[in-house]
Amino acid sequence: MPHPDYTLYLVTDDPKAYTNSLIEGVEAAIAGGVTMVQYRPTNESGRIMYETAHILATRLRKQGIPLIINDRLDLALAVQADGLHLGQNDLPVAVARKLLGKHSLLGLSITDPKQLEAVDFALVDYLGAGPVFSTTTKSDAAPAIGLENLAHIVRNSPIPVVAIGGIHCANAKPVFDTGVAGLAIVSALSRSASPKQAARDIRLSLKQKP
Ligand code: TZP
Ligand code: MG
Repeated sequence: MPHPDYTLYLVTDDPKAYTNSLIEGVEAAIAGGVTMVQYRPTNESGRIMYETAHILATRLRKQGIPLIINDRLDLALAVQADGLHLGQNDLPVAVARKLLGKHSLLGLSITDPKQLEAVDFALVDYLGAGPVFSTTTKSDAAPAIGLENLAHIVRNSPIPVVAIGGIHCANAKPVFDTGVAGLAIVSALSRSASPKQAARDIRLSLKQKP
């Protein structure tokens, strides 16, 4: 798959975090300028995960917005998602790539610049780097890496890097200016009373002159 537009990469939250439903929150954020979506199930049952992923896959396909599934290769295959996102302790990327085939997007999280050394860039399409800033959204998040480490990762990665962790409208621009391909955001979109306006404000903030 050719590289998608990573600019504003929505990662879903716990369904309870949304003012309306998760699906409505995602659709509103897309209307505000989200370019890509990752479904990151929390504690839902397998059936609810499947139904949510299936609805997202159907609706996003119509809009040309890529859907990535976090961690669950079975779910990514079941709903024919555009790709899978793995963490350092998830399935090995070689195993995932073999089962996904060469056309799916495969993303890998790194939480430390040292982890760059072990990445097989022939198998992975993009890196998620962070948390850039501290966050309470992910209970087992690694310590924040900050902007300098993020910039180091960007300079040393031959594939696109997406920043994640603690990113919101007021700090989005300096993160973007490190040269990342995009910003992956959970709570600043999910927990906003208007995910559409929140997405729009973040997109606008990226265009401001330094
Ligand atoms: N991985 C690293 S930090 C994080 C994930 C999934 C959560 C980011 O959430 P938020 O609300 O955008 O800080
Ligand atoms: Mg994971």
